[in-house]
Amino acid sequence: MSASPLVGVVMGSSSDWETLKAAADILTEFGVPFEAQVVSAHRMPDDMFRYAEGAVGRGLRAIIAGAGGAAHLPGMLAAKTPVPVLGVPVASRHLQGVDSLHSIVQMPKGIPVATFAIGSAGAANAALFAVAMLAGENPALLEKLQAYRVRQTEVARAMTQDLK
Ligand code: RP5
Repeated sequence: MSASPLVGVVMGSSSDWETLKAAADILTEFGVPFEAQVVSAHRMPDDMFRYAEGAVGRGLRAIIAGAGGAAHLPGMLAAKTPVPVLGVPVASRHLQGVDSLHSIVQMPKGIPVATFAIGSAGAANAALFAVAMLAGENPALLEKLQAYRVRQTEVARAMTQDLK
């Protein structure tokens, strides 16, 4: 697999990292090259546009974008690049991430953002989704994804033993 990043993990603030790290952990586990950086839609809009405009040329195949509150980052990235954007709503201080979810999910027709669950489960699933996208043309990655699911099934089946 190429060493240049295939997936971008971006977030509105370093305070989002605690959530987005779950995506980075999955990508690391699967050996998918990725980059992680803060690209705030509101505090650094020009950087955000530059990031989106360079995404195709740099070979990114997916962008996992997490933000909280008025979470415009995923939608604005999607507006500026054809690279698929996977949006992760970060749990916000005051509205627990429902505001983030609504900000990300309600895109107008024509500019899709694949929106995941609020928080770290959503971040992990966004990464698994990116892995599944890449696995379509990478048999070794597909095999790893299938093995991951088999392990997960075994863990779930073993849970019954804990019911005491
Ligand atoms: C959003 O504002 C960020 O995505 C973050 O979730 C939220 C709070 O940012 P900080 O004030 O913690 O930097 O733009």
